[in-house]
Amino acid sequence: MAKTSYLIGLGSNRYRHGPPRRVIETAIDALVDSGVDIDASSTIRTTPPLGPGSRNYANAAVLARTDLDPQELLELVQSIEANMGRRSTRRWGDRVIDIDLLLWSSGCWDDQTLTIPHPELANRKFVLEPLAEIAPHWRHPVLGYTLRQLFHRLKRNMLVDQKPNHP
Ligand code: A4P
Ligand code: MG
Repeated sequence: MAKTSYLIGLGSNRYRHGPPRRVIETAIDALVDSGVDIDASSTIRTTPPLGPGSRNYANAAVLARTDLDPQELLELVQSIEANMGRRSTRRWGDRVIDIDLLLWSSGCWDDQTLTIPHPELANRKFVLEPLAEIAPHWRHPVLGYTLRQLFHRLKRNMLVDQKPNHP
């Protein structure tokens, strides 16, 4: 398979050999060590927890290039999560590292274990802000808005359930 691009989200709210922002840097290094090219990395931001988490998160996103297909990349990021000490916890619980495949340059993917675009992407500031920083013109293949537009709409609490009119 030829190289394709992915936007990948990273989140951490637990210490593991360092504070959450160091955990994010370690996860990005692990992607690189596994042969994934990183074309852009966002700022690492401190964000308040959505859901029952007890501590602030560090969140970031990267623009990655690889010849892995989405299922193969999911296996890779899950092995990185496991190597970094992530244990299965309750949904949305505190976690050492969470790596989500948010968007893929070839459009949509949907099977039992993987859905791209990530279904909650457009509702989460901690996801959209880093995405808009590194790939503002990337267009969501279902919603039809660019990531910059989605981020501005979320900030203004505008609905995104309709495609914009564009050629
Ligand atoms: N899966 C399906 N689609 C995807 C995808 N696009 N990328 C499946 C990655 N995985 C995907 O994921 C559960 C299963 O989802 C995987 O086995 C995979 O087959 P998980 O990461 O083990 O579970 P989770 O993360 O606990 O659940 P979920 O629903 O993915 O949670 P989220 O959406 O990741 O949210 N607050 C702040 N401020 N920052 C955060 O980063 N994160 C969460 C977790 C909650 N609150 C947060 C943050
Ligand atoms: Mg997840």
